[in-house]
Amino acid sequence: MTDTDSIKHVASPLARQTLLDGDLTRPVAGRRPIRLLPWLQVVKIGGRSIMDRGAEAILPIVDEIRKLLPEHRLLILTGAGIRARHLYGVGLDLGLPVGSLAPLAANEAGQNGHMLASLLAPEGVSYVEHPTIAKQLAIHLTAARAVVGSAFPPYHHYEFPISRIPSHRADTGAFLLADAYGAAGLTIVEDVDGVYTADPKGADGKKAKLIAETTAAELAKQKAPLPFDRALLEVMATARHIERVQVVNGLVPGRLTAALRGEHVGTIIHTSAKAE
Ligand code: GWN
Ligand code: ATP
Repeated sequence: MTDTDSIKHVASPLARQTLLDGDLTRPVAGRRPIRLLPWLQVVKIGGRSIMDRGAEAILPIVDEIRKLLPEHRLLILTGAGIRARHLYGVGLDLGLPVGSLAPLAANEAGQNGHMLASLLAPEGVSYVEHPTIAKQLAIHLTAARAVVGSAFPPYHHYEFPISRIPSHRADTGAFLLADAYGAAGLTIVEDVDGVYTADPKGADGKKAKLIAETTAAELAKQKAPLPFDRALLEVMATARHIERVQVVNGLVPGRLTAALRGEHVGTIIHTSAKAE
C-alpha cells in the first residue's frame, strides 16, 4: 500500500486492467491454484444406479466404505435418482423454468445422502450441508474419516437456461468440488462396468463395447448417451487438478476399493488437467 497526500492507493496487479483481456490477466491469473485438500478422495454414488436399488445395492457399498475408512479420507456425494426424474416430469408439465427444477432435484440428491450417512453413522460419518462442504470440510474430515453430502451443485435460479432439464447435475457437481479442492481423485460409482460405446442396457446394448480408457475430448465426440451428465465433459475440459476420473461398477464388490487404491477396474477418463 502506498500513501500519497493522505489518499490511500491499493497496489494491485489487476487494478488498471480490463478483466476481459486474457493477455493482460494471464501473468496474474494463469497459474495453477493450490491444492486445498490434496489427501481427499471424492466418491460419487449414483442416485438411480445405486441408491434407488435400496438395501440390496446400498448395504454392500456401505460395508465396503466402512472397510475403506482407515485407508482414505472420503467425501462421499450422492446423486438424485428416480425421484428427480419424476419431479422433472411433473415440473415440465407445469411449465416450471429450469432454475426452479434445479433445487428441487438437488433436494433428492440430499435425501439420498442423508440415508447413506445414517448407515455410516456408527463409524462417525455424518451428512454435511452444502455450506459446510464449502467452508468447513477440513475440520470435519479431521474429526471423521469421511462425510457424506449432496453431489448436486446448488445453482438454483443461476442454472444455465440452455435446456429445460438442469444441465449441471450430480456428476458435474462432484467433479467441480473435487477439482476445486485439488483432491487426490474422483471415482464415480454406477451400475455398469464403465463407459461403453453405447448404452449397454439400451436397444443396441448387445453391440456396446466397454471403453477401458479414453479422454473427455474423445467422449465429447461420441453421440451415444453417456452414464453421466454431458456437462461433466465440459468441466473436465477446463480442469485444474483432477487429471483422471474412474467410472466403476458399484454392484460388484471390491471395485470401489480397487479404484481407490489406484487400480484400473472400470473406465478411466483423462481430463485436460496437466500433471504437476
Ligand atoms: O436440505 O437434503 O444444502 O446440504 O441445492 O440448497 O435445493 O439446501 O434450497 O445447507 O443449502 O434438500 O434448502 O436445498 O439437498 O442444497 O441442506 O437437509 O438452501 O442439510 O439448507 O445448497 O441438504 O439441501 O438441495 O444439499 O442438494 O438442510 Mo437438502 Mo441440497 Mo439439508 Mo443441502 Mo438445495 Mo442446505 Mo443447499 Mo437449499
Ligand atoms: P444420478 O446419480 O444422476 O441419479 P446415476 O449416475 O446413478 O444417476 P444414470 O444417470 O442412470 O445413473 O446413468 C447410469 C446408466 O447410464 C447405466 O445404468 C446405463 O444404462 C446408462 N448408460 C447410457 N449410456 C451409457 C454408456 N455409453 N455407457 C454405459 N452406460 C450408459
